[in-house]
Amino acid sequence: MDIKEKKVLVFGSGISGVAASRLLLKAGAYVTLYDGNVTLDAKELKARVLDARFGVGKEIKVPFEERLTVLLGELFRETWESLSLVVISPGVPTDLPVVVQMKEAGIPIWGEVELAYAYSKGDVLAITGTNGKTTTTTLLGEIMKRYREQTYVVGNIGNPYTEIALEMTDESVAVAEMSSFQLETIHEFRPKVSAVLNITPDHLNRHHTMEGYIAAKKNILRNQTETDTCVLNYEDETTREFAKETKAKVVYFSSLQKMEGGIYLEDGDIIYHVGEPVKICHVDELQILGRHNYENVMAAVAMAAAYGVPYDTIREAVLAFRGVEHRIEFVAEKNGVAYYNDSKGTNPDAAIKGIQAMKRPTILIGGGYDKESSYEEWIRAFDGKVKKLVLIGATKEKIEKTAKRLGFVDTVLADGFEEAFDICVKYAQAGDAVLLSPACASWGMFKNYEERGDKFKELVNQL
Ligand code: UMA
Repeated sequence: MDIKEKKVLVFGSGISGVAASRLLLKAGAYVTLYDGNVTLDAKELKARVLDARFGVGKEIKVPFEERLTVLLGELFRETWESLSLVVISPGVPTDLPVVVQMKEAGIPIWGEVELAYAYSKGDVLAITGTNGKTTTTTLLGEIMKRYREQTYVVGNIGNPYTEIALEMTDESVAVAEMSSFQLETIHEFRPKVSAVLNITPDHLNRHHTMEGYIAAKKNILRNQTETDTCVLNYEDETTREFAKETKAKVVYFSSLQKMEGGIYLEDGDIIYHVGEPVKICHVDELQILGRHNYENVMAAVAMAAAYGVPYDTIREAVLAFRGVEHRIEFVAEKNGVAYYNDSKGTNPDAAIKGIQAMKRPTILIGGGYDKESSYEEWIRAFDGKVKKLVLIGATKEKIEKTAKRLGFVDTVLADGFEEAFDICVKYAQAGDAVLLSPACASWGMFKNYEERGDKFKELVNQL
C-alpha cells in the first residue's frame, strides 16, 4: 500500500505509536496519533514524535508539524471514516467496539509490526512463545551481531520495529521478539526464520480463550514458505503440532530426546543435528542456568545455524552470553540474604521457572495485574521452598485464596510494593533468598516489569 498523502490513524501513543507515527510521516502520510487516555498531554506527545532524532524530510512539501495531529479521548466516526489505514499498538485490544466498526467499514487495520515489515528491507528472524522470548531474542541478537553488522534487535523486547524499519537495507537483519498481541495484527509479515518456544496460558483476558491465544502465536509461521525455517519445541504438545501448519522447513529442539534433523541435549551436550551432528557446547560452559534456558539457547542456535551463521561464531556468542536483566537476576547479598529480581516472571509459568531456580529457603513477592490466570500450578511448584508469600496488587486476594485452598497458609497481604519489600526484609534470615517473581504483570502498579524490577533493585541497594 502506498500511503503517500493518505490519512492514517495510529491507535495508541506509547512507544509503538510514536515510532509508527514517525515512520508514516517520513513515508508521506497525514497522521492522526490517537490515544483514549485524556490525561495525556497532546502538545508533549506531538513534540515527542517530532523530536531532534526525527530529522527533516526535504522531499515532503507540507511540513511534518502540519501533517501530524494528536487526538485524545473518544474516537468519533467523522474522524475515522475517511482513513486509508489504521496502525494499531499491541496493547490495544482488537475487539474494541471502535476497532471492530472500522474493520467492518473496510479500513485496513495493521499492527505496528506489519507497518514496519512493509517498509523495511533485509531479513527478519522472529521469536515468540509464552516464556523465554526475551532471553532467546537477546542471545540470537548477540550471535547475529557477530555475523552481520546491521543487526537490529526489535519488538516486544522494548524497541519498536517501526523505529528502525526505514534504516534497514538488503544486508540488514531484524531479530524480533513477537508477542501474541503483535502477531494478532500481522498480514504479510514473513520471517526468514521463526521460532515458537512454548505455549502455556497467558493473556487470557485479552484473547479470551486458549484457542485465541494459540491462533495469535501461530501467525508467526502463517506466511512462511519452503525457503524459510521454523524452529519448534518438540516437548510442547502445542508447538509440536504447529509443524503440520507451516510450509517452512521445521527444525525441532528437545531437551529430553535425541532428534535427528533437530537440536537436542545429550549428556549435557548441545548437539545440532541437521546434516552431520555438531557439538555446540556443554551446558556447564554456559553462564545461564536451568533447563528452560538450555531450551532458549537451543532455539537461538538452531535459528542462527538455519540462517547460515558459522558454528564457531555461534559458539563464541553463546559462551559469552550472560543472560537478561529482570530474569532470575541476582541483585546482591545483604546480611546473608540473597536478593533475586525476576520481575519478568509476569505469568505463572515464567514464575515457576523463577522458583525452581532457587536453591535457598525463599521469601517470595507475588501478585499484580489480573490477567485471569490460574495460580495453582505456580503454588504447587513452591515445593517446600517458599517460607512466606508476600502478595501485592489486584490479584493478591485471589492468590491467597488459592494458596490456602492448596494448604499453603503462610501468606501476607501488603498494601504496596515498598511495604511488601519491607515485610520480606523483616522475615528473611541469613541463608534465605528474597525473590521478586510475581506471576503477574506489573500494570496498575508500574508502567512495566522493568520499572518494577528497577524499583526492587533500588530498594535492595538501599539496604
Ligand atoms: N491505549 C488506548 N486504548 C486502549 C488501550 C491502550 O488508547 O484500549 C493506549 C494507552 O493509553 C497507551 C498506549 O495505548 O497510551 C499504549 O500502547 P501499548 O500498550 O501498545 O504500549 P507501547 O508503549 O506501544 O508498548 C508496546 C508493548 N506493550 C504491550 O504489548 C502492552 C511493549 O511490550 C513493547 O515492548 C513495545 O510495544 C514495543 O514493541 C511490553 C509488554 O508488556 C513489554 N508486552 C506484553 C508481555 O510481554 O507480556 C505482551
